[in-house]
Amino acid sequence: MHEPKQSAQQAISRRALLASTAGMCVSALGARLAMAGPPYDDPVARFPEKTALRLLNDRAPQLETPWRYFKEDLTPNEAMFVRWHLQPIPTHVDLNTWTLRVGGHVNETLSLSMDDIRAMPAQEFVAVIQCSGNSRRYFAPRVPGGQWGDGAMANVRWKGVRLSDVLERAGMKSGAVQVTFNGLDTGPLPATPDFVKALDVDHAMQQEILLAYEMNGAELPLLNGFPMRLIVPGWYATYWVKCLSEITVTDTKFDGFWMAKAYHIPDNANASETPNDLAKNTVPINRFNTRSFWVHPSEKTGETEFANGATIPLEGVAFDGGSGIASVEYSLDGGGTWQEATLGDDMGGYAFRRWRAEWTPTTPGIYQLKVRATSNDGETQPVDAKWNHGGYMRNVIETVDVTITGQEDG
Ligand SMILES: Nc1nc2c(c(=O)[nH]1)N[C@H]1C(S)=C(S)[C@@H](COP(=O)(O)O)O[C@H]1N2
Ligand SMILES: [Mo]
Repeated sequence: MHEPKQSAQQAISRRALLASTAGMCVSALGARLAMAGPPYDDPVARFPEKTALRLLNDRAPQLETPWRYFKEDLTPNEAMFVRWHLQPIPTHVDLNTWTLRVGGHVNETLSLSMDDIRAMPAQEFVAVIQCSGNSRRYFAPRVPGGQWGDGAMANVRWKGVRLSDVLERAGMKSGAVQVTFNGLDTGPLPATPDFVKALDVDHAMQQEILLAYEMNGAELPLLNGFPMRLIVPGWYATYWVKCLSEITVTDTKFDGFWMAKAYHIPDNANASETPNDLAKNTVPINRFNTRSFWVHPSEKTGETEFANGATIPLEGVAFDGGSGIASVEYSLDGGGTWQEATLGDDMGGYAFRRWRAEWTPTTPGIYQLKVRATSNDGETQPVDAKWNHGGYMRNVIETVDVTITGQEDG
């Protein structure tokens, strides 16, 4: 059923090509193309296996998905955002030598090849991946860090093996506390803290935690973590370790930099603080909040002007941390009155839920359209965006200003 040999060979030749192009271009890997144009002034760049994406940073690469791709149910692999912390990043992975090592507080240390992994039972589902700093550019006052618009997210069909199957194969010893995940990237200096993330054992053993070797029916682009990455549905992407090579079970709480210091949020209900009164207690970032977006109309695609009397499709996406979306409402009058949108197909609780409606304006003017989602857990979205100094977990009822021009011709 699976085709490990062939796909491994294809992968090797593709990765070799990738390695040979590295260093030739403007940046470490990518070629700068042109300016993105409104609403962003940033350049766009083309990196190996990727289409032209908004360039936030090239060392290490941070690339954002242009908004028009969210018109598609699944975000195409070549258009999915890219975010790495440490330079250099892997430029070549050879499946003949790559292994996934599983060790630490286990009965048996494992070294699994991709063939070993593909021989295990496969699971497949759709889940949203979203960077903790998605939408950071909208924080006011501004905060440092990658100035992402809303395109540091993707809706992807993941395929792989259950982490719990691999952990059961190794056999966790009693007293196991956490499971840590390390990828092939290392820092520029020995003193640079390696990018290692941890999950509590009971979370790691949940059925939806996946070691994914395919996205949307194809191998992962190297920039998105070839040959395998961790999938932690409903949790921010900082945990979704790419180019995974090492899983370690610990018998104490892991205290590496990327868990103990980085990606912390204020320890309160909406992860908020003020510049003058920073939170004293923080916790590692974890589950997504409930969000919804306008895909059409949208300032991000420049589609905000329509003729009076024409029927305008209203469309967007919504998602939460896994309970699923119960309802989406939209307003045509700046939040004065609200109407229910029609929900699209249910692709699973961790996936984008599309929503749709139609509007036929009868009076020219400027309208403020708003959208808010409610999750099955009963969580909805705030009228005012909360703030934290990391620029994490942006959430607000999103607004788009639409101009309805004079009478339609004809
Ligand atoms: N090995 C490795 N995995 C990583 C990271 C990294 O720097 N190194 N960054 C994390 C963060 S913060 C994000 S937002 C996602 C980005 O995934 P993508 O590049 O596939 O979009 O990868 C996560 N996994
Ligand atoms: Mo991230």
